[in-house]
Amino acid sequence: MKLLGSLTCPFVRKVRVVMAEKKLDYELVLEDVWAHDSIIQQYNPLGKVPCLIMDDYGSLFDSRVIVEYLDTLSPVSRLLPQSGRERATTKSWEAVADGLMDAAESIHTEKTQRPIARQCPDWISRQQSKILSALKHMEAEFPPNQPYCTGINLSLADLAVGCALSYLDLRFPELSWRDECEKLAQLLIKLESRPSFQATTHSELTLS
Ligand code: GSF
Repeated sequence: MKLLGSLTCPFVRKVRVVMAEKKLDYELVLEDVWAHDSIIQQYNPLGKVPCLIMDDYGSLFDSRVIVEYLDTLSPVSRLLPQSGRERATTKSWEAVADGLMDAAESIHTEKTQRPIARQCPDWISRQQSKILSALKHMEAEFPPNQPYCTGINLSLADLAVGCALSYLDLRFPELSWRDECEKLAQLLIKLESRPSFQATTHSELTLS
């Protein structure tokens, strides 16, 4: 399998963390989707990474579809409950984390892809509000005296939340989210000690 992605995309990181947790082999192919000669459009009509290219040259996107598929490829470290309310709750955690990533990435794109004169302060402020309300929601929903988002077992919920929080540290180091989110801060310490997170930090050093 080949994964089209970038080192800073939080959605790509979520897929890379899942690959590592499930001990799946793949090749990371770095792709700048903003480049005029990007090949992404050949594999994803939405022009976005991550995009998984399988051995039969089929492609999968977006990150939620990819990680759900990866979870079925190996019995190692089941990350999604099989069915019912538990599965829906785990995927809801992923949805909030992905939504936080979306808002954060949207601010970053607005500030890096648009000249200052064309940036929309109301749009940026609206995305910042989504980030803050997502953080407040996740901190409130995190079960007291439990190690992980959905209780005693690590799941996709934790991996998605960890990638989202780590992306905030990358793009908005001035945002002191830990002051208000003690349980999330403890979760991230746990996650960042895992090999899957250490092998996928937002730096070139993780390209083995
Ligand atoms: C979001 C991927 C995405 O926005 C998923 O995979 O979960 N729902 C999708 N990727 C960004 C890069 S990133 O750093 O977030 C992307 O490819 N943007 C290019 C574009 O045209 O929006």
